[in-house]
Amino acid sequence: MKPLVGTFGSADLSTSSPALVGIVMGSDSDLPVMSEAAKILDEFGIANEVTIVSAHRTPDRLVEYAKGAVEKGLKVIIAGAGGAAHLPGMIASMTPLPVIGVPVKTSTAAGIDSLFSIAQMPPGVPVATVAINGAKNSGILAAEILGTSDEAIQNKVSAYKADMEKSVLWKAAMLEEQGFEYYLKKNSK
Ligand code: RP5
Repeated sequence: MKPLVGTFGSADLSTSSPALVGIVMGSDSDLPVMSEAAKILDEFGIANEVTIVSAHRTPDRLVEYAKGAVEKGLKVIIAGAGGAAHLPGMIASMTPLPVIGVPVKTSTAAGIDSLFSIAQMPPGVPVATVAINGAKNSGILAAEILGTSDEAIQNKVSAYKADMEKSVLWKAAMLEEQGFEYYLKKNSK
């Protein structure tokens, strides 16, 4: 696995704007899933940073990251982890920022363990939990949160959704016109 710095995320490429979204994960083995969050944020032009913070293997770093997030200028934190996935909840316990949790799929329990660990937070400490491996949605949700106070970002999210609608309507029209057999043959990968 290559070093992470500069691999993903617009804010760690020594470019201009400071990160608004922090993307953290428990292990570099989560990166193939979690990179989807960085990719969609990059598409929206939202500065983000990507790193590893393990709740169990680097607990001091976890505290430092969560407690320093506001001062650093972050507005939303996306945290992904698998198994006994304590990272998002522990970060949420130490910051007033919204935390979005991504349950990463595990080989032993298919990510159900991650999902329950992240979603079942006690009252007072919310974590907005997306689907198992739903890192792309975590990025979109972060953009939507930022969009409530930034019209330019909100417009980008609206445009993204309009494009999605257009693409589905086009597919529906093609399917209706061509019939399912031809459509399947033409679009089989
Ligand atoms: C969790 O344990 C990580 O988030 C990862 O999903 C899982 C396995 O980690 P590795 O053993 O692959 O480093 O903390």
